[in-house]
Amino acid sequence: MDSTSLLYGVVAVATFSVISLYTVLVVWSPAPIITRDSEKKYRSHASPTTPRPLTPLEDPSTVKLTVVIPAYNETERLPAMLGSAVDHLMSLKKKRTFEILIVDDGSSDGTSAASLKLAGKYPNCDIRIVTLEKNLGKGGAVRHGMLFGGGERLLMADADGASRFEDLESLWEEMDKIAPGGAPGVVVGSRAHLVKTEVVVKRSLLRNILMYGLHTTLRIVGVGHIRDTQCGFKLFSRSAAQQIFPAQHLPTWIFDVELLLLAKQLGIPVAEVSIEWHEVAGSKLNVFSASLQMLRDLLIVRFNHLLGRWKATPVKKKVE
Ligand SMILES: Nc1nc2c(ncn2[C@@H]2O[C@H](COP(=O)(O)OP(=O)(O)OP(=O)(O)O)[C@@H](O)[C@H]2O)c(=O)[nH]1
Ligand SMILES: *[C@@H]1O[C@H](CO)[C@@H](O)[C@H](O)[C@H]1NC(C)=O
Repeated sequence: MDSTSLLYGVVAVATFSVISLYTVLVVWSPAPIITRDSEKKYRSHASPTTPRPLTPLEDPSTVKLTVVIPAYNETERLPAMLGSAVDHLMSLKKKRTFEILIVDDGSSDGTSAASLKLAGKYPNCDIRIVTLEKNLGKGGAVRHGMLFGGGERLLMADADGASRFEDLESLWEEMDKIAPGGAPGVVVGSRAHLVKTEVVVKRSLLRNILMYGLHTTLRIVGVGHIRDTQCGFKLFSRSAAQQIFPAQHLPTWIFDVELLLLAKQLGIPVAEVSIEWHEVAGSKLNVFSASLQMLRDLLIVRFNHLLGRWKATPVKKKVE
């Protein structure tokens, strides 16, 4: 008699806990990202007032490369970064068609207008500006640019110009190796070789401790094999992007990890290539709150995947 009521008690508590945990998960999970109609169009130097439709990721590619630049309040830092990107792409001996897609992440400093003006400096380049109506966060901005890029390969690159744009060539060559002929593949820039060098030592102690915590957590979550998940310089083949980005849910800072977890689940090869890096002033990241948010978001991703609430579906291979 006593043992039955104990059993009932245990079952009741367990049920209650599971329901509570599930509720927390649902409440904490980010709402699906809504794409507004205006965000499916871009403005450019050629068409500054009449927006034109962007290329949906499901469509066949229209150029060799799309550069996606997430930009939040970047009027100050964008000019130099865009300049070096254009210089590099125009100076290539083996010409490569490209488009540059600046995703203004709902900035309030006039990033879109400034970008449009800036694009006028490079009239021969296809520089597209898409303005998100609301600030989504870096993950949401990158995702948006990828979902509307026309490249056979798509690169994400930070507006701060912390990475050397020429290093794209190392990523490109690696992609030729791991994903020849348009196969799915991801090549990520890595700053891991810079650990223990000046760049890292110059970072604050708090930042380094948090970085260490991040790496430990990443090992637990399942992307410990990637030495630098957070580098803002990553190249995707179109077929990889088509599978990964529609399944991305996180608009926040830790979205890179979600992308790598998705690649792993989908069996898409991921390679790491060392790149140059220099810390640029003007980071808008608060490391401490970002770390707490990161931990929460990693748990959300992990549990949503475990419970099958979030799923990545591989694109069916075309029959030759
Ligand atoms: N902080 C922030 N950045 C955003 C947002 N949306 C897009 N971004 C872009 O994301 C990129 C990286 O943002 P940063 O604030 O420079 O990040 P960071 O701390 O400098 O990153 P590190 O270079 O690794 O130090 C930039 O291109 C931003 O413009 C947002 O909502 N917040
Ligand atoms: C963005 O820029 C605007 C205008 O300069 C400023 O008011 C706002 O605080 C900035 N936002 C952030 C998060 O830096």
